[in-house]
Amino acid sequence: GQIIHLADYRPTDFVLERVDLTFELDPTATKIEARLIFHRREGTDPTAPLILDGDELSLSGLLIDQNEIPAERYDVTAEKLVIRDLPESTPFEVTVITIINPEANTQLMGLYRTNGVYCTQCEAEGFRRITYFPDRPDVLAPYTITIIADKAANPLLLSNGNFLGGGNYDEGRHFAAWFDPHPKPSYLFALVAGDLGVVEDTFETMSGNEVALKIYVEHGKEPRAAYAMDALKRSMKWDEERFGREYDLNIFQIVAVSDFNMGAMENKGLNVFNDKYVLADPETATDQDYANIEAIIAHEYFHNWTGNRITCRDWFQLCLKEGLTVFRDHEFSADQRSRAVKRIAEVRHLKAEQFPEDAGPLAHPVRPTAYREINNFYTTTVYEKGSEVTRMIQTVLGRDTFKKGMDVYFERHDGDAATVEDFVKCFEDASGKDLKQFSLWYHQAGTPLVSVSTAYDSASQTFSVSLEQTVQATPGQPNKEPMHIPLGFALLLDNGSLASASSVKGGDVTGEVLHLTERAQTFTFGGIGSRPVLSLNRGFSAPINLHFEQSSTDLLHIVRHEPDLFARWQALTDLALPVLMKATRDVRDGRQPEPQAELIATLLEVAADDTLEPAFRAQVLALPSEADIAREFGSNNDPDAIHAARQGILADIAKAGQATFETLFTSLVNEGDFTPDAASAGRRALRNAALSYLSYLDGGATRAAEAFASTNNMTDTIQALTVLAHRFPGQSETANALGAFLKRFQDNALVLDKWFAIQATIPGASTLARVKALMEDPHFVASNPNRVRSLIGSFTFSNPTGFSRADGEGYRFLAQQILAIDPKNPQLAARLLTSMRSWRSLEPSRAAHAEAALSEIDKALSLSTDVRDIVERILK
Ligand code: HT7
Ligand code: ZN
Repeated sequence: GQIIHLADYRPTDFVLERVDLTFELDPTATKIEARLIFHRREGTDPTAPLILDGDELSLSGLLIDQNEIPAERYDVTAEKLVIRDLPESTPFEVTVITIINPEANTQLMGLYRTNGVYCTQCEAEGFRRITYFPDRPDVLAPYTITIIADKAANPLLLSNGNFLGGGNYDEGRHFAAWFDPHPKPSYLFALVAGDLGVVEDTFETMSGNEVALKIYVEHGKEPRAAYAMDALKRSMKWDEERFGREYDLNIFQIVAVSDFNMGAMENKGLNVFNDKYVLADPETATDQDYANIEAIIAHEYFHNWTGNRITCRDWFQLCLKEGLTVFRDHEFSADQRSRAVKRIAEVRHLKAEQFPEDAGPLAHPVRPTAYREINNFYTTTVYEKGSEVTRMIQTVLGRDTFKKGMDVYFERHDGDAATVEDFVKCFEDASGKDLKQFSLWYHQAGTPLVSVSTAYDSASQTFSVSLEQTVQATPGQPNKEPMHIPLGFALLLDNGSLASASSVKGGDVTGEVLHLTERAQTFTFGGIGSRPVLSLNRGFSAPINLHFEQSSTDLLHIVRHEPDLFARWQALTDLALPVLMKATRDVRDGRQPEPQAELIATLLEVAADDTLEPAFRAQVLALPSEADIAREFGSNNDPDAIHAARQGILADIAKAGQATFETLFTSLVNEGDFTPDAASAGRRALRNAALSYLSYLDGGATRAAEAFASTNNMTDTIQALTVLAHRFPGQSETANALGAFLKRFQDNALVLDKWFAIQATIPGASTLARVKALMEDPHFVASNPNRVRSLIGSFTFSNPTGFSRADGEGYRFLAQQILAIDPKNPQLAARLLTSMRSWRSLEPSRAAHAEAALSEIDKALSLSTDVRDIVERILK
């Protein structure tokens, strides 16, 4: 594939007025008649041909204004249809007939079959696998859809918009017609047909319209869609209250399917979901599953305004809908749950996923300027960093002005295919502020590093904060400009209160935010009576790395006195990371790691503090992960040393905290029936953290086995099973528990995904053999993305000692899997391959093995564009 550049953008020569599609569904030969009404755009070349995109298509018929078109007026390949000699000024109708094979579609893009259900996925460029079309997001039109299919096999015929009507057709077939009045790009088209069960409800919008809500799942699974329905209604209400956004059709439908490349898709009025993010009940779903369902239902619903009513001009603008919509779903979840705990989870995820992307060969700006394969740009940078950039706009402008800017955006761009520049302009206009420097967040890749030093002068009663920012070079961007970095801060006094300065010099400080805009800048606060402790980047106001050698006394002060819980968690992380790194160095150099009394005492103090919410305490007890430690080192990583060092510290904490953990484990039992609310989930999280620590003490396996045998919900079951498998992989208790779990849930593929993932993440070199054996298990279906991600993805992304085993076998295994998956599902293969993105930060011997495995992939002759793009960038 060639490289597409943002700079080459130009509008189409033809304007699409209307789309009328008729599908005659057949598993192997579906006929699509597309009637497209175009007119030539004013001011364009009157001889320009109409160019339509295709992908693996063959043309079965072509008409202009209902007349067959002579062969000399068009050229056609599987990828393009070019029609010449079209009218200069009058609208004309092009009829395109194609026949496609949904059953043979293993890429899961375009029209495919999953468990006997017809389903589509058109973002980003899947529509061109259905018919020849101007398949780009700036071509918007209203759609009329007619679906004809065998009635017995497909009682359900769904598409976007409002239902027009239906009836019986010939030969046992029936039809349904749908009309979506809201002009939309082709990537938001959807069709679903099959035999599914439904859960129904209604929602009354703020102006009194009744909306029918329907969630379709496999027959028999209807009760498991109740939580998703509840989350949908809460999302609809929240978007009205927070952003004034109302739903705009008389029906909103969600379909859960079991073969899906991503989480879900926001097709207008007809969202299609990976069933993993719809189905939940206490017996089969963990608290994390419930939280994910709530977040993703909200995310897709919120796209109705941020993505659908206002869409993207081109795919370079992807963050315009994704970053903004992630920000909206984060805010929703924060309002539904504990804001501080939600923020901790977000930052953990950002640092674990986005920071490594930004620090490695796949780094790219939130708004990229070139791509070879758009599917590879649905990244954590576009989504999560994009969300953080939106959050920073709110931090810079303040919540009220941010809301005004959003109002301007909705008002000004409703119905548009917009750009990031359009979006930023709305906030400039609403605030009167120039956001030019701020916009570098969209354009400069890399995580800024801010170095901090402080000084207190008692004579002048001033406290100064000196800051210096750098952004490392990233692919294609050797030199960076200084950015506008909004840093939330507080000056904490001895008694735990906040100091307020009488004056500030050296830069802009608004409320509790310090605006770093220069490469180096010193802020001096006046009227400060005693030396304060600086709490910086509160709430993770900016997605940066801080280099701040704060004393452990100061960090402990923050841990005990910061009113902001997130900042307390951050200070605890800052205390723990150097300890874990020092222990890693000791292990590596053959020294005995030193005891860490201060850290351990602090953690146990927090663990036992009943005034703090349990979910927060559980986050603290989780400690930085092995990946966090590796990222902090940045280079020459030995995953075995990191693992051993961290395990040593966990065991020390367990020993010192036995009494605390015993108490937590016995006292935190939720009374009554299971409820998935955040407070109950928090208690489960803390109790399970205690169980995990207790596993380092005598009788750990027995206790975990007892816990496993006595749970009444999936969260506790999974936690107990994880403790058994990860801590006691070879013991009979583990084999028994894994066997019992399999027997009990053998008919539930989504639950078995957890069984695969737990085993794939057992630390140590021998897990590779286990993974290979599990691939032969009859429950492992290699064509299903959820199964592949659970077994192979968990191994490569989340098992550093297993995947990065010293002999390189893990990497060779991944290379084989990539080459096997790529011909069937390139998107899945490419995403799996990104687990190699940090290979250069490994110690030299492992890095050499990784490079060799990558070269094996690179050498293959017939790679997809998806995998070719990733492997070449990773190796560069
Ligand atoms: N907007 C959706 C992206 C998506 C997707 C992209 C490429 C291939 C398959 C896909 N399925 C869904 C999901 C979202 O961000 O809401
Ligand atoms: Zn999205």
